[in-house]
Amino acid sequence: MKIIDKELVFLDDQLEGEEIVHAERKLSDIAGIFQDESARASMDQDQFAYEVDCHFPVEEGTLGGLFFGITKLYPGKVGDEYFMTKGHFHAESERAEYYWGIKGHGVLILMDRDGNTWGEKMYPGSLHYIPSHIAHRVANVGDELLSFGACWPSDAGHDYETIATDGFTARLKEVDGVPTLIPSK
Ligand code: PAN
Ligand code: ZN
Repeated sequence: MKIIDKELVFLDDQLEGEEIVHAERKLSDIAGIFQDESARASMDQDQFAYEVDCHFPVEEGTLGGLFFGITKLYPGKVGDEYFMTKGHFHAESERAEYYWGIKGHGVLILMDRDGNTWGEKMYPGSLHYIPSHIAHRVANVGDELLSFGACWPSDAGHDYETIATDGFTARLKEVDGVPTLIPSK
């Protein structure tokens, strides 16, 4: 009857342990997601947009498991549009997810399959239930790093293609200093 220390630690916005997988998204990795693509292309392509640390205790696609991730989204704008994650539907569309705010201020942008888009404010302690069939992306509306947690089923998968092709029906832009959802053209 042993008690073991798995040395898997989640403290503040740091996720540490041997099995943690780190991913980086630089401006070069998120071509095409902003309305003003020429503005993005003219920026430093090695600038970080966001980083993700994940714990994948089972193989991707496994039914019955969970994945856990921390995303760190840097502050910045491309034109008047805030830095944001690529955004996706889950490939297995009938899969929900929790997000929660840890550091900084942002907006969780959500869109249903009919193209209705809305937002939820993210801040330290905010909790967000993302129902199944809902595309999700996060924008950093502050001047500081935005960190948030996520937990989702290990068989959810990611459909980035639909968003890469069709986008969200609204974009989060700064208008007179205020984050505002503007219908996409
Ligand atoms: C999150 C996201 C993470 C990065 O873990 O994958 O925030 O955003 P993109 O995947 O849209 O680039 C999640 O929603 N997992 O399902
Ligand atoms: Zn997701």
